[in-house]
Amino acid sequence: MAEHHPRRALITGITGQDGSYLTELLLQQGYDVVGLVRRSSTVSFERIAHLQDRITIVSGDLLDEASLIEALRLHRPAEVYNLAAQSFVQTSFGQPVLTGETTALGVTRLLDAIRIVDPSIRFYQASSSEMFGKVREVPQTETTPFYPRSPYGVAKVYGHWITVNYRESYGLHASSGILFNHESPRRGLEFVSRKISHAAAAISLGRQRELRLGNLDAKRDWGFAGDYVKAMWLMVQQDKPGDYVVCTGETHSVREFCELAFAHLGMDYRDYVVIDEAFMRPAEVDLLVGDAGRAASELGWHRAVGFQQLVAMMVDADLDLLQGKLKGIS
Ligand code: NAP
Ligand code: F7E
Repeated sequence: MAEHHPRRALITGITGQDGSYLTELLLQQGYDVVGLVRRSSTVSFERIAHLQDRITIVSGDLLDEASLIEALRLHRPAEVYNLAAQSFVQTSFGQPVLTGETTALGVTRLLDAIRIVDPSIRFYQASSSEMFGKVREVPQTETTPFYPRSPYGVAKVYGHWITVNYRESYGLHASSGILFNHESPRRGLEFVSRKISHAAAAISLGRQRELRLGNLDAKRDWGFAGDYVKAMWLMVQQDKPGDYVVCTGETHSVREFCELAFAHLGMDYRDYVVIDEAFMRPAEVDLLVGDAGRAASELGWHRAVGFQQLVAMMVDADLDLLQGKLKGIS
């Protein structure tokens, strides 16, 4: 069988937030980028519309192993980044089996496809701070025990360990990035950061009256997605694969996110935020804050964007979007 292409990367989840930023980074580095996209009745290429003529799209689904084998055989990438998942925690409570099929077993299907087609392919798995859940220590590191609190978190723990297992069983160059929450103007509107930034912008323009939220006391270590995709790439470039926590080391509550977002537009969030039970979760993750010491010392990775800057960037982008100054979310 022919060799793989040395500077070719395949990304699953290319139409998602991280997929779009990683594609930009890899194109800048001179890669051929192949994006695996599942079939849907309408295309969801908003985040990669500005990149579409520079990438190759291949059809496939994490639920279908044959499609993954075929995509690898056809395009022969040197690196595979597995960013695809059912990634919304709230949905995972309502669709736990689908979440397990995609976010957990999907990882095995892809690792197995790599083992079958070309075990020299380097692999990145999108692991998550949700694996820490009801945290066993503060801050969380690569050695903190997992205690997931949602079907999504449980599925990510499986994905993490199957990645470690294929590394140890078959010698795959498989790394797992334990990324804490990372956001951007391209974040899905259902996640709390974007829900707040978009609502603050809409309220300031008189297009929305209130913002209904759940638990304002949850604390997260929020960073910028554009910074975090660099850590993914750096992991794959190391001589040895490994697991790395990627975070800012700072934690802030949902309430603080609201305060900053509304204040950025000269408003007080308390005048607009309404607590709604519908957005509370059956089990909550109360506090996440990581220690990225290993990523700093071994990968030389540091985040550039801080919390305040992130909130301002998202609110400004939503204001531009609503005022028609931005065409899409590029
Ligand atoms: P996202 O915006 O929700 O994107 C998810 C991607 O997965 C989309 O491209 C989606 O395609 C694709 N997908 C879903 N089911 C699929 C299937 N069965 N087959 C193929 N593709 C499928 O997520 P994100 O924020 O970019 O996150 C990227 C990855 O990092 C995810 O695995 C997520 O769980 C993980 N993660 C995210 C964070 C964070 O804070 N953002 C933190 C830690 C880990 P469609 O466009 O067709 O829906
Ligand atoms: O919730 C609270 C909610 O949905 C953050 C995913 O990318 O990061 C993300 O998962 C917090 C939670 O993200 C609302 O209860 C209050 O405590 O923005 P979120 P998440 O659950 O932390 C991890 C690292 C991932 O891996 C995931 O893929 O905000 N919250 N009120 C709310 N959350 C939402 N969505 N909506 C509310 O109205």
